[in-house]
Order: sequence, then C-alpha cells, then structure tokens
Amino acid sequence: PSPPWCYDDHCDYGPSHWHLLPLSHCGGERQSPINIEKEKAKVDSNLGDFTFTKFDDKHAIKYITNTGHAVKCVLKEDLVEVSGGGLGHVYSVIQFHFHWGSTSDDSKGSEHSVDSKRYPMEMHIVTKRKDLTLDEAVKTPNGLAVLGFFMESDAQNYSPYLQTTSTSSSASNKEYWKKLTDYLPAIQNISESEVSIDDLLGDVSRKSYYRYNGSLTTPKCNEAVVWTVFKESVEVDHNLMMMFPTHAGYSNVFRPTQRLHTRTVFTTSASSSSGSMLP
Ligand code: 1SD
Ligand code: ZN
Repeated sequence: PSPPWCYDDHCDYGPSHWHLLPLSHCGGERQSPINIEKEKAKVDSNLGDFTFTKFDDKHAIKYITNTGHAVKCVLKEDLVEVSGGGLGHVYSVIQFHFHWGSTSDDSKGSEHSVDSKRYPMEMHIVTKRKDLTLDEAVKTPNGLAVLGFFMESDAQNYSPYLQTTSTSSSASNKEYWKKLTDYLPAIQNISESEVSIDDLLGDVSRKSYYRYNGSLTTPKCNEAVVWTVFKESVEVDHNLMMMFPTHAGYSNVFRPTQRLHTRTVFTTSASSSSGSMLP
C-alpha cells in the first residue's frame, strides 16, 4: 500500500513531497488546482450549456464517508450524468466531496482561486467518462471531468463593509445543507440520505464557467481531468459550513496552487449572470 500523505507537511508526504509517492503524477505539468486569471481566460464558443441528468434525485447518494482527507458522498452507479458543456462525452457522476479551511478563517479553504481570491470551501463533483472503466479513465487525458463549485459564507453578506465581487446564489438551499451537515457528527456510519445535488447547489448559475485541463488534486494526481470551475458561488449558511471542520476532525484540506505551465484557461463568453446591461 502507498504511504500516507497529508496536507500540512507534518507527515512524511505533505504537498511538497507528493511527487515522491509511488506512481505519483503530482510533479507533472498539468496539475490542479490553479489560480484562474480572469483577464487571461480565452473565450471559447464551444463551451455551451450542460445537460444535468438526475441531479434532482434525492436517493442518488449510496453512502457518505469521512475519508480522513474529505467528506465524500458516493453515488449509486450509472445514475446521475453530465453531458454538453463542451465535454464531448457523457460522464457519470461517481461522487462529490468538499475541501475546506478552518473555523477561524473564511479567507481560504477552496482549491481553485480566481484572481487570487479564495473561498472558504469548494465542492467537487467527480465524473467519469461513461464509455471507460475507472482504471481506463484515470489514464486518459479526458477520462474524468470534475465540476467545481465555490461555496461562500452567507455571513459575508451581513457586513455592510465587505463587498463580494462574485455573484452568489441565495441561501434557498439552507434546509438541504442542514440535512447534509446533520449527518456529519455520525459520519462513519451513514448509508441513506435524502438530499440531491440540485438541493445543495440551489439556484447557482451553471452557465458561466472556466475550463482547463488538469489533474486530480490528491495523490496520485493523475492528469486525467477536464476541469470546470463555475464562476458563481453557492451561498451556504456560515454555521453549517463550519460543521465540516468541526465534525470531520481536520482543517485546511486543500492542495496549494499549482503552476499553469503552457496551459490555457478557457471561459464561456461574458454572460448576463454578472453585471448590468443597463446604461
Ligand atoms: O480529492 C479527491 C479524492 O478524494 C478522490 O475523490 C479523487 C477521485 O478519485 O478526486 C480528488 S479531486 O481531484 O476531485 N479533488
Ligand atoms: Zn476535490
């Protein structure tokens, strides 16, 4: 078995040593996460709308688990799907999970950043090309597609002094996040849950996003991921968001920013989701 890795360089294999792990790709040149520079993102007209199948299924989660690095919701196989969005293949959702910071600091926790802005949490919906096995997919440049959503604390909006730069969806999802986080204290033995991906995402726009070729953000960092990072963030009740570091038993579970090297980040064309068209 592979030696254990961690996020804080307090074990033998912290992020700066992940590339030394057996069969690791972590030292490659298409690694994730990255900092996305808005000005440098290239508009790609192929980045159309996604089709989300069964994202509203309240019985899609098979179980919820604490992996020691993340809280992961594993879905029933070949049920929930994603296509469109310039992906060129049908992908089935395997699982979704979260990366977070700590209870004392809302300024970090996400893996990606946009113009160096980090968010307190990021949700990853991990999907696999339907025509490949998982073994094949992790060896194929577009074998996996991960959909990343930033979570933003609704507490920010209570302060008249703090202005958020991104638009975020309203907290219409609070009851569902409560449902999910209610599971956290007993996270090791969860089997059923009645919450859908749509419930958690609420009314966040899924039309505006960034696209780039990258990797898994955990060892062995396979360079098999087509990344989608959505521009609009999901607003989550601050106290509920804090349940993750509180109950999981660890904080700051995000990989440091990786170099872009020769890659290009693509973007959907500027859309109506932010900014007013009025004079
Ligand atoms: O961090 C996850 C990891 O937990 C695992 O789920 C992997 C997929 O097998 O994906 C990575 S990530 O790249 O989606 N962060
Ligand atoms: Zn992840």
